[in-house]
Amino acid sequence: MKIAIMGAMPEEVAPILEKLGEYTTTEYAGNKYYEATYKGVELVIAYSKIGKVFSTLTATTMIEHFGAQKLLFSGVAGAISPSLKVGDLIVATKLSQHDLDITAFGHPFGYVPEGAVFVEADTQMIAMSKKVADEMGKSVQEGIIATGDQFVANEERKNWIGKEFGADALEMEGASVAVVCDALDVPFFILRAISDAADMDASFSFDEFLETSAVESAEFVMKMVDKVIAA
Ligand code: 4EH
Repeated sequence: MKIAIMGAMPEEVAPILEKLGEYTTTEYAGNKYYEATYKGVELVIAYSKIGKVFSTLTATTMIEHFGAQKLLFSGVAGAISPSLKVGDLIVATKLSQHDLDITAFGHPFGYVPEGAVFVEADTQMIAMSKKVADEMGKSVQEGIIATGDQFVANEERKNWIGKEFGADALEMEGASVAVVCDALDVPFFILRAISDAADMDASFSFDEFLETSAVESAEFVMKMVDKVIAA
């Protein structure tokens, strides 16, 4: 089995590489891909760079070039739901692109013909995450994640995304990774730890909590990898 673990920013994959200790580095399509054997299973790890386009490229590369059969994403997110505080974990049940807009033709936000407003994450890995949370003594919330090529630092925009998509958190890569995995039939799991509240203080909160929240997410995702391997 080969498992992909991806993030968007270096800070999101650094704790994972640190835990592995030893790995090889391969350059491909303008990015670095790290490979390691972990508990008898092959891993490919990368940070994509920020946004939907780079994350699409990386997810596709991990699957089509490196042969990944499952994909787990680890990173940080802005909270929409008031119940999500900095450091809290959210598991995506389904994801949508909040900046995809052909509403001029009568389509809903997030929809293009032959696509879908929401892409659902793997239910088996979502179920596993509940066990992992129990074992770690941590609480994780399940919810909807909205993705777009914008760092949201605006209450009005955040509330609109929350209303339109029923979203609990927002970020810039999840839904594009979801589209790729769905199209290529690769089960995926997207976890995010909250770094900010996508409001006027978002950039300051983000800078302050990126590293610690990225570690929270990475630790959980590695426990998920353990569970996937054991299953
Ligand atoms: O990969 C991008 C990072 C912000 S942009 C999306 N990530 C972090 C999640 C995220 C997020 N996305 C949209 C956390 N909070 C978010 C928010 N809106 N409020 C970035 C950050 N630092 C340097 C350069 N770019």
